[in-house]
Amino acid sequence: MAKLDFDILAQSGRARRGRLTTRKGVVETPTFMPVGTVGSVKSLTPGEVSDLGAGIILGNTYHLLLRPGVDLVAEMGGLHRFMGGWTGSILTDSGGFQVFSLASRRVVTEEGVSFRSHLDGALMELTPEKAMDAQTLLGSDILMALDECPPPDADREYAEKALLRDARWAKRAKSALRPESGALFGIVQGGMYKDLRAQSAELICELDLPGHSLGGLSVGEPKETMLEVIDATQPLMPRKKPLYLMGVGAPEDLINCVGLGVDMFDCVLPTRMARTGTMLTKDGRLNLRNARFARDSRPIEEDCGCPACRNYSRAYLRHLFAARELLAYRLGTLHNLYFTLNLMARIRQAIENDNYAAFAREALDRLSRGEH
Ligand code: PRF
Ligand code: ZN
Repeated sequence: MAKLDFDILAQSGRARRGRLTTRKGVVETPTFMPVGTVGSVKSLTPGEVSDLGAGIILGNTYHLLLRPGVDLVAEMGGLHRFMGGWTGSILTDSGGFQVFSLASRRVVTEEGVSFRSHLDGALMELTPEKAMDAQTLLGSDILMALDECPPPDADREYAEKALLRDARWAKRAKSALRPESGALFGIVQGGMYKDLRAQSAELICELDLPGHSLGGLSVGEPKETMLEVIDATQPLMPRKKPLYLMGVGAPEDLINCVGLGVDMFDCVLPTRMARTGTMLTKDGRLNLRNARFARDSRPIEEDCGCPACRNYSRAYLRHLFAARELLAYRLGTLHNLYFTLNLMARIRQAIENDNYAAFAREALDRLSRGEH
């Protein structure tokens, strides 16, 4: 078997219903990947994440490289086993984005990027080859090429220089794969400039990798700009390969971007928001810390099948958040991930029914009305 297979089962407009087969199993697309940055989806066990319906999670090379170290993870049998037995697939980010958002004293050269760890200031270096070795040691099923994600206000010259270097780095990443490596995705950059996106897409697609990512989006630009860049770039990508939009996962963004042909997503939004008491629902966001829920005996969402909604009232959850009880973070995370994964299941069904445009219109309308 190839390292990755992708079959398109149905289409509704530009939205695609697919099936991704990694060496660990099958992932139904469009899919959302919960973020397990340091080898844990915060507050949940792998069994719980799997029961919520996730087939693939995301891990971060940058964090695992700094702590506990990728050699240690490899010695312990790879990330799937080290995590206590995650039986699904793992996609790892290359570390490029995290170096640019977390590390200090970054120096980018043709060779790679050197930086200081945000944990202890240790001097580190990532090259395209090192990023591949690290992800291979982790046992990643889908690897990302090392890239540089320019800031949203990057000028043309900066964005072009970065995308050209990214393309050379992606080629080096491909050459650095080993027989035991998973499947490599190339990342399209180019800032908010559509012609630079087209240039990046051409250079990355030339490498004939099994899948592609759109990077450098949702980095602070207006929503409209993000959607316009995706709208212009997606048609330039090979139709038979999976397309992954990195770092996007708000409900309305998932609905809009599936409509533009995106197959895979990851984002800390559902899990991070859960820890501040913000619950995602079909009717928009609801903050459990709000005083109006003090005596509310209803669940977060009436028709939700998650462990939080099946057993607990808004009043109790509000109390847990007010008291900063650890259970609050767990139950909030269970709900938000269940909601997001269930939204993806509803999206897949709508594509199968060839009813995506109407589904999207209704779902977006209900989200924005925010009636609780
Ligand atoms: N590159 C990589 N990871 C990422 C991004 C990127 O541009 C983004 C941007 N939204 C999130 N994660 N390697
Ligand atoms: Zn729920």
